[in-house]
Amino acid sequence: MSTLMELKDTICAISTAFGSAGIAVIRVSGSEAIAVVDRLFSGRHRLSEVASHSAHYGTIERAGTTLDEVICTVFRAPHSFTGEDTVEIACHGSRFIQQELLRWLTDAGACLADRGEFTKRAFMNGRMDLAQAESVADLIAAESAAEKDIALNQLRGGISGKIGELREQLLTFTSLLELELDFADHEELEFADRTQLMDILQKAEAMIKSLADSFEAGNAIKQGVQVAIVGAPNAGKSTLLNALLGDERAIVSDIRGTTRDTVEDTMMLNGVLVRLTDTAGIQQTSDRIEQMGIERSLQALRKAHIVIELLDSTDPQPVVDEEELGERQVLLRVYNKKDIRSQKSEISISAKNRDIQPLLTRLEEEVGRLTQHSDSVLVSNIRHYEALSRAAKALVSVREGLEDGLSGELIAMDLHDALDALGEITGQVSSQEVLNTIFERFCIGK
Ligand SMILES: Nc1nc2c(ncn2[C@@H]2O[C@H](COP(=O)(O)OP(=O)(O)O)[C@@H](O)[C@H]2O)c(=O)[nH]1
Ligand SMILES: [Mg+2]
Repeated sequence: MSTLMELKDTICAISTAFGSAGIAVIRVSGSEAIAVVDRLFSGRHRLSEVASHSAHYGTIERAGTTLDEVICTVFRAPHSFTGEDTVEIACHGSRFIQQELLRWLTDAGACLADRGEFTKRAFMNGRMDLAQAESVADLIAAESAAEKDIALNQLRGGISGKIGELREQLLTFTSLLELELDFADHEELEFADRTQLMDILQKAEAMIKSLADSFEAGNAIKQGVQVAIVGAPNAGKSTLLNALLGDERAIVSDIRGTTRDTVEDTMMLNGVLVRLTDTAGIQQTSDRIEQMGIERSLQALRKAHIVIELLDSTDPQPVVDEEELGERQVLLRVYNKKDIRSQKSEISISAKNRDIQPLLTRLEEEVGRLTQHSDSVLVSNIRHYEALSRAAKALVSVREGLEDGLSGELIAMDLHDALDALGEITGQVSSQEVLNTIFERFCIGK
């Protein structure tokens, strides 16, 4: 009976990517992990007898059949990723061997792991807080150096440390206030000196604001900086896209209206992912298809962080009305075809000759500006951003309450709202529903 219960908590999954490869790693975790693998493993020692963090060569065998030669690495609780006994089996990366090994492991008593279950267990067992667990998924999904840096910082407790600091300040505040409540009969007693409270509050508000502000940069890094290339037909937009990519991605021709739909691709600029969109030339037209293409150009324009308006130096025809841009959108007016005619402009290029350094320099500056923030911790997770916003709102109520001389009890309620919101980020306050949505984003085997 108890064995059955225990077996149920031992999980296994392929942790390496789907498909065939040189090797694959199958992870087994849970109180029976070592015993389960020992049922199949034949080597110099039984795994139950080996030291933690040691690797062992042997074969996987069952009823006289050998499946593969493997290396098993043993991690004993609590010193493993999940905090439980864990065995990582490195086998040959044939799809057949991987699937068969998984089947043999489940026959031997392990269950197939759910998405993110290893990381969920790491969280449940106190190996990491929720923000750190989320950073594991971000780290796996990271496509650029900057994105990787944010995730790694978060995994190492960057945001958790900040939230901890904030909660501590607010707890000091709360205890000062509650001390006062205990002596409510003695109105003349004011333990919590109001200026001191205001001081703590202002510090907390400033910290939250700085974190929340960093979301813009963090989000741009995570989603990629959006750059739209717009302009009149034949300005050389597609040529520029190709020059930026160092590739022949979009069709170039001197026939007006060659680009009918938006063309997207990505490039890296100083470790930041940049999403480039080449668009259909904007002009008055009665052609229905062309109109639809132009509508897409305008959409790309609206969602861009940076708009490159490309002008033909021999015949500049502006299409962007600066007034209509969002206040945070950056407009770069770029004159092309300087090989034919040079314009006295800061950014003058020849896309055709791939002479685009002045534009690259400006792009790097702007991408840098969009993705940098004075805070050492960047918030890139919308869930964290929303919780911070809620905490900020609650703190405004606290401050207003203090200013209006509201009763300590009411102020304490707002304080607890702020503390709860912050606790949701690190998982001190969490619901099953929230946990499920977070761990569903993971892949199996992590
Ligand atoms: N001389 C010159 N021609 C260019 C330059 N860039 C693009 N073109 C030419 O302009 C025409 C239109 O280019 P294309 O990239 O298709 O323009 P789009 O309609 O804005 O996408 C093509 O014949 C290109 O070869 C340039 O820097 N110098
Ligand atoms: Mg084009």
